[in-house]
Formats: sequence, structure tokens, C-alpha cells
Amino acid sequence: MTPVGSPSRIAARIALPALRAEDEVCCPYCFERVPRRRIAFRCMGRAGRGQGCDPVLDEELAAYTGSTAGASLPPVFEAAGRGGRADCPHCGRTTARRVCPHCHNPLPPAYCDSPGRIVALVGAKNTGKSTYIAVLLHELMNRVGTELDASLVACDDRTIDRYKRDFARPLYEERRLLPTTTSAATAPREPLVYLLTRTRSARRLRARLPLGRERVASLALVLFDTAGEDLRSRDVRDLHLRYLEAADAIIFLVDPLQLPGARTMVRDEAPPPPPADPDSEPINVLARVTEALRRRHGLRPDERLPVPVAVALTKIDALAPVPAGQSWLHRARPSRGALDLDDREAVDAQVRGLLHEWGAGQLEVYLRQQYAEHALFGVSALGGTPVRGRVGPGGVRPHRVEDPLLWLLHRFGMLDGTRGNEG
Ligand SMILES: Nc1nc2c(ncn2[C@@H]2O[C@H](COP(=O)(O)OP(=O)(O)OP(=O)(O)O)[C@@H](O)[C@H]2O)c(=O)[nH]1
Ligand SMILES: [Mg+2]
Ligand SMILES: [Zn+2]
Ligand SMILES: [Zn+2]
Repeated sequence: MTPVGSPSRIAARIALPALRAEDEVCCPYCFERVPRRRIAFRCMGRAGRGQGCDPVLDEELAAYTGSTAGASLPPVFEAAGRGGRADCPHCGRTTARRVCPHCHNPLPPAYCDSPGRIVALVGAKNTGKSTYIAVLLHELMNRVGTELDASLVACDDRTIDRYKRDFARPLYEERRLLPTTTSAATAPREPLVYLLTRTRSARRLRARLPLGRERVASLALVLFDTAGEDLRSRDVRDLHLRYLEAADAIIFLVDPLQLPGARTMVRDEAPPPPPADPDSEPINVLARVTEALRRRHGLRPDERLPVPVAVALTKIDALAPVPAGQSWLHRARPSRGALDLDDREAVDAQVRGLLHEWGAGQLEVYLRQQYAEHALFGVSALGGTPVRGRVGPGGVRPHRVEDPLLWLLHRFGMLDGTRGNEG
């Protein structure tokens, strides 16, 4: 891999191919690309004081959710619209509710107006994807958000409900581990859609800009929790293809407890290794995802995928640092509201070394061959081994969970990189 910040890396960042035309929005629900002027509207109906259309069964929405419950809504219509508003052709009432013309799910204004980045999160069964999403979002809403001067706000009510119900309540309030994610074949896929807004009011910027003129950058973040089960075989995987194809970045999680070579480093209290399952081996899961992506992108054999991929070892709390005290991975990230490039390179090199030491070097070689850009990470969402299906007595103590996202934000031009003592 090219070291972070080297000239070719910087060139790659600037020359990142435009994966999506700027005048298009990618629907975070059905992943159809919608030209901005084709975004549809939903009549306000009788909401508030006004007189509007009666609710009707929305067949497109019912088809998406797989149920007619909650699909009786004021009609959807197509209109050119001005400033995100249009008048209903049936009742004349002005509406600002925008929806996807294909699946009729709501497209929140913030999502229509900010560059959307879809981050696909993949990994074999039981690698810790759901736990990671729960903790990453919690950290972005709290500690890391404050550090970066960034706010993370859900774009729609369904995201708020789903995050609370499926992630925050069990893990943080009830301290229970999350259940195995059900296959997309049986439950509709629901994305978590957030808007991350950063005020780039770093001291250096402020010195040049008058107060109140700090630069604000927004990014719509769409996360999907895939079921590891769905990535085991080639057939079911197709359900996820549209999601993967639409992804602007991939976070690929690897559980070191599932790598036989890593067992010598695993602490005693960690659970025993799962029974061998070649379909769930990290390299095989990654290869399945990669092959599908290559076909969709229509790449020649000598071309590499342009999507940046962050590969993170999960559950690193279960690894004893060897040699003790000298592990960058186990150190706290130097927090300065920027991406510390020295730290980034050190962690990357350490994880690469570990993979080779564990006889899993193929994974790293494959990444290098297939992707124009990848970076290696180590994270722990829980910070300790769970006890009998519950979070350990110390509570959720995340370690470096935000690192892959910080790297991606840096790649998307929303976060500065620093070296040494600068910044
Ligand atoms: N030690 C440790 N264990 C973890 C951590 N995160 C997850 N685990 C363990 O890994 C198990 C699986 O985590 P999940 O987040 O449900 O895994 P998943 O990838 O979503 O699994 P599927 O939904 O089946 O694809 C948990 O029940 C925990 O026992 C961590 O940070 N540290
Ligand atoms: Mg899961
Ligand atoms: Zn849609
Ligand atoms: Zn109407």
C-alpha cells in the first residue's frame, strides 16, 4: 500500500473519480440514482390547517416495505419544483416533502442538498458489525463529535427509531449484546441515514476568516447493517449488490478471533474459535464482495476498484499487545480534531505486520491488487470481553472505533491531516 500522505496518495485523493454525477442523488433506500430535477414530491395532505388530498395506498412504498401498514399516504406527484417545493397538481397545496420517484421513501431535504456518501459495512458472520455500528454512531454523537466540532443528526424519524430500538437501547441501556442480524431475504433492509456537519473552524482557519464565516461542510452518511449470513454464499449476496455498487466507501471488518494464526495472541478470557467455515473466511467474503463490485463497475482485469476500502480488525481488546507497551494499536489515538498521519501510518504498518504474522497476509496482498486504495485499522467497540451475553462490568469502552471514519472523512476532504506537533 502507498503510505498515507505520500505524493501519489495525495494525487489519488484529488483525482478520485466522480462516482456519481453531482446533479444526481442516490436514493439511500433503493439505491436508484435520481437526477435532482426528477426528485418527486408527496402532497402535504391534511397535515396542519390546510385542505389537501386524501390518503391513498402507496403501492411503491408498500412494495418496498413489504407491507401495506403505514403505506396509506397523500399521493406522490412529479413536478419540477423550486427551492425544494412544489404545488400539488390535485389540491394546489404547496409541499416540501420530497420522495424517491422509484420507491417513494422520503428523501430528507438535508440529504438532497448535501453530497451523500454511502458507506457499506461488510464482514463475515459474528465479526462485530452491528456492535460496531451501534458504538460508532454513539461516539459520533458524543465524544468524537465534540472533538471534531461535528454534529451527527438523523435524517429521518425511521433512523431515530431504528437506532434506539435495535442498537442503543439493548447495548447501552440494557447492556445486552445485539442479536444476530436477520438475512435481507426475510426482513426489509433499512438504512441508517445521518447528516454529519462539521464547522471547519480550526484555529488556522479562524485566523484568516472573520468570525461567523467559518466553513461548514456536510456529508450525508448512509450506513447499512448487513447480515454476515448473507455474505456466505454467492446467491444471497446479490441482494446486497445494489448497496455495494452504490457505496462510495467500504468498511470491511475482520474478526481476529476467527483467524487461526492469531490465537497465540488472544487473551485467555476470549471465547474459543468458531468451527472452521471456509465460506466465512475473511478472504473469501472479501473476494465475493470484490468480484461482484468488479462486475458492476465493468473493470478490465488490470484495473483496480476506485472505491476506498478501510479494513479493520475488530475486538482488539481480546488481543494481548506484543511486545507489551509498544503497540500503536493499543494506544489511544492522539486526539486533535484531525487525522494524525504519523499515527495512521504506524497503525497501518502494525496491522499489516500482524496479518502476515498470522498467516493471513493474502488478505493484504489481495487488497493491494484489487483496490486503488486501502487502509488497515484495529478497533474495539466494547473495549472488553462480554460476559454471558452481556456487556462486561466496565460498560462499553470503545477504542479507536472512529479511526476508519476519520480516514474516510480525510479522503472526502472534510478533515485535515496533521503530522508531528503541527496542528
Ligand atoms: N471482545 C469483544 N467482543 C466483541 C466486540 N464486538 C462484538 N463482540 C462479540 O462479537 C459478537 C458478535 O457481534 P455482532 O456485532 O452481533 O456481529 P455481526 O457482525 O453483526 O454478526 P451478524 O449479524 O451475524 O453478521 C458479540 O455478540 C460479542 O460477543 C468487541 O469489541 N470486543
Ligand atoms: Mg449483525
Ligand atoms: Zn428509492
Ligand atoms: Zn394534494
